[in-house]
Amino acid sequence: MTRPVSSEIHKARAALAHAPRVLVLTGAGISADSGLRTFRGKEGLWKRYRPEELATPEAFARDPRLVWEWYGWRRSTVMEARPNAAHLALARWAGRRSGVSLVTQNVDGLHARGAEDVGTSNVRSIELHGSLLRVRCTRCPERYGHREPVDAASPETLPKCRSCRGLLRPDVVWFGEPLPADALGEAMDRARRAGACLVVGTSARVYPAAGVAAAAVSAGARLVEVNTHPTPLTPHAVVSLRARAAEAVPSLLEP
Ligand code: BV8
Ligand code: ZN
Repeated sequence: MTRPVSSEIHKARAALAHAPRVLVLTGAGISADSGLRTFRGKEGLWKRYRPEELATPEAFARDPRLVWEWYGWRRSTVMEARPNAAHLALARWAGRRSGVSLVTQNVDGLHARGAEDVGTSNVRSIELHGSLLRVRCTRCPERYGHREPVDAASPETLPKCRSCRGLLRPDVVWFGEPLPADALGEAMDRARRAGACLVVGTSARVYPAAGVAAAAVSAGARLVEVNTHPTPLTPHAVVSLRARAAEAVPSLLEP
């Protein structure tokens, strides 16, 4: 497959190669080429509901069955999905050089699977919004991996805690909930020390996650963006590649 080696890609490659430390921030767009729907795409995650309505503690308190139905469906699509060329190129690149911090807003676990696939398991991704593949108890401190199919047919069949039998919830950050302090703190520290910031597939609308890229830019990092559409970050980018992640990211990062 001939990749577009343009002056833009050349400029973006130089910005990334010359930075001792690079902060990478990804969003749903990097997983679109794995067949996973984005939040705001035209075929949006859920036609009938906006994520801002379903991905909230209020929605879960009001109707845990409906919220689990949505997350159970999303988990099944994630389990069937594969890391795509963008996830794999990122994992290889992070394994080949030092100073890469990978921060994701995604809860699909595809960065971790991509790292496993290419054998760079030492490269971990900072998951700002948690993971679909983990649950936490609404009643006790239990939090653990959970990949079983969810039977959301009735409140009785919803997943229950292995210790206290309390109702489990997806271990993701909902709107109105604070992000894990350690993950956000680490992401912000690394953003402030980065010489370059690579942002892939995010509409950069949700905070404080989008603020990680802004922190890098205001600390002087050169911003490279990969997105099929312009975003609020585009004006701050030295290069914004209007391309699909699965095409542009390998062109940017492969030796
Ligand atoms: C917080 C996990 C405070 C769950 C997610 C009013 C009321 C309440 C809150 C707020 C409010 N106004 C603002 C807020 C804050 C709110 C917020 O930012 N709201 C937005 C809507 C304005 N933020 C919060 O609530 C956060 N918490 O503020 O808490 C607090 C503090 C202390 C104590 C108590 C409380 C929590 C936000 C986290 C929500 N959880 N996800 C789940 O997944 O179900 S957010 C979710 O949407 C994602 O994780 C991501 O972060 C976000 C945006 O999605 P993207 O990843 O960017 O995807 P999107 O579809 O938007 O865009 C895809 C992009 O890819 C597009 O640009 C597209 O062009 C591009 N693309 C598509 N295909 C491709 C591509 N690019 C390349 N290649 C392709 N093939
Ligand atoms: Zn419990």
